[in-house]
Amino acid sequence: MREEYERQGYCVREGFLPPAEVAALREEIERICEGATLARHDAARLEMEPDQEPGGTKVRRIYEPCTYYERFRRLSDSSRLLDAVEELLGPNLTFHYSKINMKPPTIGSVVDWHQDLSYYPLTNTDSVSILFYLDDADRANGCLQVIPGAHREGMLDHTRDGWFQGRITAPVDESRAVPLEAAAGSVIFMHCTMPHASAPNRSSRARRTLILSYRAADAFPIYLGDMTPRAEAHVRQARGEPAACARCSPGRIPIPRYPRETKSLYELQELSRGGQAGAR
Ligand SMILES: O=C(O)CCC(=O)C(=O)O
Repeated sequence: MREEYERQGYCVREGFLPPAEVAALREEIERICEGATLARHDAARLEMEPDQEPGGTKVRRIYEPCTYYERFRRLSDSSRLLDAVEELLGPNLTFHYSKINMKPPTIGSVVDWHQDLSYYPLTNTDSVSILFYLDDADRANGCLQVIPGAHREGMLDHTRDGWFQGRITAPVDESRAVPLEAAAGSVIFMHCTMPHASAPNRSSRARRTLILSYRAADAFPIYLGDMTPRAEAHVRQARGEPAACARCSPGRIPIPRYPRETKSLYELQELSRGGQAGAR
């Protein structure tokens, strides 16, 4: 698994979650989203799809499920998952963040090309994003797309006029992109410098994806002022020992100059597409 991850920048494991676990996670999601509408919802826990009627019930993201909901927390602490992360990053692991991208039918928002490390620079690149498909995912409902091997090509420009846009502003060679189609219960382990994206969900099927991120305990955040405590709010030691030293990768790690506080990647990328992510 480690060889594949290092060579391609990702690896997919089908059937990682048994069907009963997928069903239980989906049930929990339904409970969390119950009663939420665009006009009336708990904005500290949920982000709604903006392009719907005020009474519309389509949720775009659930924030930090592994902090707020026991079933997700248990998955993030499970030995099976941590054993896999340990194989990729070594024995000392920090849990970083979690989210659920809901990609609801007919409306689910686009995710533009980006590299996760651009959002939260670290002293080294031993950070993995783990995506669990909770529905069957294919091209029609906006499965994840990656560019195999591109994690070894360094960080691409995510700025315009010096401001962080939350998406790659350099040309992306989409002819190299591979759609990661897989059944519900599959998991993708993806390197933090892998460029990735997903299309809007134009199908009649949901594409819910739970995303967790871990890093080596000696990958420390590079200080970004107010952004740092926010990016680190859900961090905890997941396995092994805390680091006595920070480990620094050679090379350059770009520092994002955020134009303003935004709720999520979706909102920042929307501002960017509208040409508005360039001023305070
Ligand atoms: O949900 C997706 O398709 C990708 C999500 C993603 O890249 C992110 O939320 O950072």
